[in-house]
Amino acid sequence: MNTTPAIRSVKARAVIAPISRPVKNAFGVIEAAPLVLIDVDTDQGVTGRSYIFAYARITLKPLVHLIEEIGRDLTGRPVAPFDLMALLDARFRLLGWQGLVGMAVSGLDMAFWDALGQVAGKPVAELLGGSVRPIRAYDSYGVVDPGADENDLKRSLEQGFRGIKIKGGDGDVANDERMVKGVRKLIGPDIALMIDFNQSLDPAEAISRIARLAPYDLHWVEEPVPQENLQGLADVRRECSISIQAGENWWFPRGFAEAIAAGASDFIMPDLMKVGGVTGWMRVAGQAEAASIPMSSHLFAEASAHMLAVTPTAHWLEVLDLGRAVLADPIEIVDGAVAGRGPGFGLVWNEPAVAKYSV
Ligand code: SMN
Ligand code: MG
Repeated sequence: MNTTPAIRSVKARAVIAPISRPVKNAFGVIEAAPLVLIDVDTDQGVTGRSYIFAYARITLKPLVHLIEEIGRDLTGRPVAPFDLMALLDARFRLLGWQGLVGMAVSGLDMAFWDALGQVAGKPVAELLGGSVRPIRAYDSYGVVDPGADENDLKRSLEQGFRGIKIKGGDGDVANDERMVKGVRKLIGPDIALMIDFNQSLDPAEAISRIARLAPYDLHWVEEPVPQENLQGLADVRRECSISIQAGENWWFPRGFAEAIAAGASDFIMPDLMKVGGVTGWMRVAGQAEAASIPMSSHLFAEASAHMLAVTPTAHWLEVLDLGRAVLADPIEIVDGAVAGRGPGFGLVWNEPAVAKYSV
């Protein structure tokens, strides 16, 4: 019988990984992905792996340091994610864990579960009592130009994607409308179309913009207003005919409890790196089931495909492939869906690429 592995050491490495297309958004353009790759070495010969997205180059080194320092503190402890989360909650209670600490803890939690999966020889979805299955995915774009990006959009449809997300808010409403109208025409009436404002509007502006976009049958409007303005989100939701989506910037299960209590959103989409990893995700999945809220993922398609397989109200998997350049076995889109790989999360580094993109 397998015994619980113990943590031997934790290593974190920073890379800037190229991505297949830039992600233009209301606040700028993401040209490449600053990632921190985490390796948790255990006493049973397996290494738990995960990666997190630092958003900016400037946060890479602090995250590497934090992850390795927290890891040093945990050396010798059993890989028991529930217990480790309680321990870290206590350790960071006075500091609070919104921000880099929460990202580090979430990344470590994902690597712990990956290690457990490897020890058991099972995908994480199975470890959690479910099974690996294809999860319906949407292809996630930045701001698009329906003319210049026509070939990319057609390729998404050829890959079988049944949903496309684009970003708005980098110009005025006429700009958004031109883009939405052009994309809708290109993809036809049967593909779900979502628009993401990345928190760039105030509630009054959001309400009037969403009304202008209503004729184009949007599946959801994402983060129309700043994520902490739960009341504003609830107001927009009440005034608009289109479903509201949010959650990528809510922290840990408590953040979701507050948002759900405020009636902030029709749909939720936790980010594994901000929700507390696998451990945090499962607690939010319970909240979503209890409140009958459809739940999607944010980034991290490799791990999220496992998580949505054990989420009672699973909705859509986001494909915005940040990890591809540094993974030996990146995700595969089959008929517009992605299935989790095992054992663990099936993450294997492409070491020559990691060396090439390391910073
Ligand atoms: C997003 C966030 C961070 C990086 C890329 C894209 C976006 C999304 O908000 O929903 O994918
Ligand atoms: Mg978003």
